[in-house]
Amino acid sequence: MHVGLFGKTNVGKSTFFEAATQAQVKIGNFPFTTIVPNTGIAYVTSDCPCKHFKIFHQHQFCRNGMRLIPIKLIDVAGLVPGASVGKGLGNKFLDDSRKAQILIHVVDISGSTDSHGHQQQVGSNDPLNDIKFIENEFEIWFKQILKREWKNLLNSKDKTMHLFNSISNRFSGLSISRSDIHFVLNKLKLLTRDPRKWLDDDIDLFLNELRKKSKPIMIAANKVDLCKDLQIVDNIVHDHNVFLCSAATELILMKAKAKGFINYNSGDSDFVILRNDISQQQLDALNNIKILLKRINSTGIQIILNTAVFGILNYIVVYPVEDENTLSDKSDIILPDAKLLPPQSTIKDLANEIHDDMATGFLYAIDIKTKKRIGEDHKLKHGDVIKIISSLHRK
Ligand SMILES: Nc1nc2c(ncn2[C@@H]2O[C@H](COP(=O)(O)OP(=O)(O)OP(=O)(O)O)[C@@H](O)[C@H]2O)c(=O)[nH]1
Ligand SMILES: [Mg+2]
Repeated sequence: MHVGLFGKTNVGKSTFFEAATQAQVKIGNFPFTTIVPNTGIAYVTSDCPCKHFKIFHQHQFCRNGMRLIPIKLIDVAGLVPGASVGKGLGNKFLDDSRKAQILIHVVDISGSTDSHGHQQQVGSNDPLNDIKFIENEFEIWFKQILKREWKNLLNSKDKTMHLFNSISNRFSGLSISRSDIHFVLNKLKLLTRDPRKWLDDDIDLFLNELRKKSKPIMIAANKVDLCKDLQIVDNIVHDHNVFLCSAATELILMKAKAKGFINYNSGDSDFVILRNDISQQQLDALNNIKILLKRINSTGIQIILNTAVFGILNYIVVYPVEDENTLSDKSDIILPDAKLLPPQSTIKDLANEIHDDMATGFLYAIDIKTKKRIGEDHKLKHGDVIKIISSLHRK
């Protein structure tokens, strides 16, 4: 699972990235701090089945019944208007987000950066304009790549062209799934039309719909800590998937946590100050953050990641175990793995995900919550705990 961050330069993409991954990266209050993309591991959270089964276990990824599931986060260089014609750093670096199944568009909701990423007074820039120009730049980039592939498709020597298969193969490098392509072709009634007879409008419409389906975009309204009121957000919320956030606040809290100053978990709406030997300045900063959290409920980072993976992509988490009584694996680790799977995944998909042998020798599976025996085509649900019985055992 890859989630991509993109947006105008100097809006806080790398701050978001560092807060979510704890990987130290360059952050600076000027345009184009990031040039080489950053990739790191962030976590989405979901109830661990230890809660359901009322068992106690110590697992590095279970935090008081909340399971952390790793995903890959990608942070790329910032865009400016005209990026598609080479302005700023251009838009070629968006290629680095090809793998992303969903994109988080980081916007400076406080309006304190101009269109070229230079700092200015809060409220001077209209974030709605940023949303428009950035999404336009992104569309242009996406279409450029697909149109190139489209040309190759039409020029291919494959006389018995099978539209669906050909498109799927061509676009696989962009992490566009076969089911997304099928969905869009079907929706536009293009499934049986020879692509050589498509009109330009057909191609445009197809690529637009494919972008929306295969690379959904959500908006992280960052720097909300600088906003006096949230009126601006209300103006945008109607047409877009907008989530408030303050990446800088999350970063401060994660650093304070690492130093043992506070007890805080990403997504919390408050924190506890643990030490009394911190400076007055640090105490004031932490108290200001408490006030901010009362206003916006959380820093937003965790909600944004969770919404991307579970709310928009509808992925599910499934827990394979080897012993149905202890819910452990051979090394006695309780609920050892949490597998993140696309919606509609089956038991067979889970078996494949665990190991080839598991799938090849598949006999049947047991849903541990219902104790029912299930077959390979059974559709998995979020939170399922599954034992797979296979004739081929992993060593
Ligand atoms: N007040 C406030 N400042 C923030 C927030 N997030 C980031 N910043 C500041 O915004 C500036 C830019 O942050 P970066 O994370 O480097 O921004 P970027 O989008 O990665 O920038 P480029 O890589 O240059 O495109 C830095 O001074 C950050 O400290 C936030 O939530 N609130
Ligand atoms: Mg950056």
